[in-house]
Amino acid sequence: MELPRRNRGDELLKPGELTDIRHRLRNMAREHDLTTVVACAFDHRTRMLPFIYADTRMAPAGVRAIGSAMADAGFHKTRIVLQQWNPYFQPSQMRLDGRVPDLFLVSSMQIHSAACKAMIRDAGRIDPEYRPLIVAGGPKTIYEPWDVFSADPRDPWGADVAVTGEEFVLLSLLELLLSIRAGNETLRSTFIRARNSGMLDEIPGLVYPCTDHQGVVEELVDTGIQRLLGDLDELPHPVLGYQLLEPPSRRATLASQALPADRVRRYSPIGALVLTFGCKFACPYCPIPAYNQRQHRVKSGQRITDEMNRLRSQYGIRFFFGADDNFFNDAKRTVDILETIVRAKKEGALPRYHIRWGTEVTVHDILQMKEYLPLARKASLRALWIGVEDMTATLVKKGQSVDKTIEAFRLLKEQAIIPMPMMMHHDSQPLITRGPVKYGLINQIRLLRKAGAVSLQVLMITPATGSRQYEEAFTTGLVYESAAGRPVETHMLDGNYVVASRHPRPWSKQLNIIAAYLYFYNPLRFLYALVRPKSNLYLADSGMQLIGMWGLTRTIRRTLGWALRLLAGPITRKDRVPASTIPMRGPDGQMAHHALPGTAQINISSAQNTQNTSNASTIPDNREPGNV
Ligand code: B12
Ligand code: SF4
Repeated sequence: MELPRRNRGDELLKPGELTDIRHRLRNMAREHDLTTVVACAFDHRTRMLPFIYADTRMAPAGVRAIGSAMADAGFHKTRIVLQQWNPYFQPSQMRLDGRVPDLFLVSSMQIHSAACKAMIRDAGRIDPEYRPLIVAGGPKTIYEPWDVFSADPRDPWGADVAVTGEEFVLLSLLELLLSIRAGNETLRSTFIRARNSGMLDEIPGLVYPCTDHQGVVEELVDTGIQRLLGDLDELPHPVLGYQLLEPPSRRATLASQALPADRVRRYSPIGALVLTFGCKFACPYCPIPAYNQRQHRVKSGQRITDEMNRLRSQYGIRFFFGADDNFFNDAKRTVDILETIVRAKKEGALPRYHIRWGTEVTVHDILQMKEYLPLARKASLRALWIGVEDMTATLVKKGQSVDKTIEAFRLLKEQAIIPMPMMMHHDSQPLITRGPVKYGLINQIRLLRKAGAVSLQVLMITPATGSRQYEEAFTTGLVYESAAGRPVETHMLDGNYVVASRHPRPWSKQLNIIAAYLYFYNPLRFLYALVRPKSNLYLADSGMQLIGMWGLTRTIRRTLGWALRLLAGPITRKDRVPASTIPMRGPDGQMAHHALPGTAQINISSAQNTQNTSNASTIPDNREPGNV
């Protein structure tokens, strides 16, 4: 199920709303000496192709954005811990400024949920007198907020609140809490007061638990879909977040100081930067357009130039990756950004030779933008990751075909911009086909390589939370529960494992992915790439071959066993969507916006009655402060 859309015209925050709350919080911050730890969950079992290297050498933009928002609001005692770099970090042992932090913020993708839950559970072991307010957020929580709360009465762990939105939602929560915080009261205790008096219901983008006297969650209240920031120039500057990174270590505790500025580049040579959000296409397996409420949100060229320049001068970062869904989505806005960057280079506001960047686009939009590709090159764009999926458009049609893809690659090569194809393997695609139709996976990879591809991404199509096809994949029995006794775990939902298929020999699909990578990344191609590289960027081709071969050994090690299990069987399948087993409702007793069909039900009419007869709140009587 896609996230529901807010009423037309009410999808976005009013211009200036984020800027205003940032100012208001800065005034409040002086009276509240808060310490905050922001942790990025990372499951190291996901380390393999095609993301090896980028997964750990690019400090993620999400936690940095949250850290930047805290520092910008005046809460400088904030530390960002990446489990990528600090695999043994234990929240129960964290101390910042000599004390247990006031706030513990956890961010996670769906595939890192196991690591996320382990951190929340561990933070819950802190003595309740000092326990921080635990807030979960990020791509996992946006779609499945209920999953950070335990549904097991014998094991009541969980976050205090899940944020299903972005910076504005967190800052609104913080503003509310600080406005009612009494003296040195812990932030968590303030939170419980706010929650119990129904004050949280005014902030769309939260899901909070109502608990019984033992702390067992009885129901979840979902305050609805967030309003999105339209003008991304209002965001706090990313330069702030980089000052807050925990130095990599194998310790469970935190260092006394954050990573010094002159060591940031060593660990994060690539800077992930938000440039735009949103995409005009509507691929049925993709949650992005609905998450963005069909809006396209952008930063100005001037702001992007400033961000690149400051990140380069303060941390030495020279390579940037745009966290775009489809950077060429809107030709006019894209051209504006590119022209501003080129102008800045001419005027000296951005160094001419020391910045390189890449981002994600579609074949269709490359062709639409073909006359502007020279401009893109001048603006230091050097690589484009392209959602080719399946060149014959059998899987999904978004304006691509074999000829159009090859044409797009040719145009990019002409401008010395490296095309990086992203493909999706699916049940009906064979490994190799003979004849004129280039339907086979290897046939297509061969064409792409010839056309100049320097890297390759092949993922098996896997149902994504928040996409249109998600529920149907479960209710029609497409999704596996287990193979040969091994359950499908969340870290296996990254597209590298065949976990949703109707193919009679799913093990062959798993082997196809390995074969495709072996075909693309191998010692012969590496040697050839040294002599006749596909890219005119110095050593980029051979470098990618080396990274590819390294990643491939990990892919084989991790997924070959799964192929054998698929072969051995039996394969069991899911028949229900993984919805919340805890009842969920909106503040007014209506259906919760983030509940999937199959979510445990509450008595909606009784909740409505409570709402109708009381102007205080809809919270049941059994909720008492401190009972979380
Ligand atoms: C860049 C990127 C990558 C990079 C990440 C590199 C890095 N270290 O940063 C690479 C290429 C490695 C990558 C890989 C994968 N990715 Co990716 N990626 C992205 C992309 C395009 C941008 C991420 C980003 O920087 N966004 C900008 C930041 C600012 O947004 P954000 O992280 O969502 O954070 C905001 C909010 O979520 C919230 N927030 C975040 N954390 C917290 C915490 C708290 C406490 C609070 C209150 C709020 C909050 O506030 C933030 C600021 O607005 C997103 C799509 C997108 N546009 O976001 C997909 C995305 C994150 N990727 C996704 C996926 C699925 C993957 C892969 C599994 C591959 C795949 N099958 O597609 C792999 C996983 C690899 C791994 N081992 O981790 C999904 C995640 C889906 C999910 N529900 O978890 C996304 C959302 C795309 C999608 N399909 O919708 N990815
Ligand atoms: S083109 Fe890419 S971002 Fe856009 S809807 Fe399709 S898969 Fe999602």
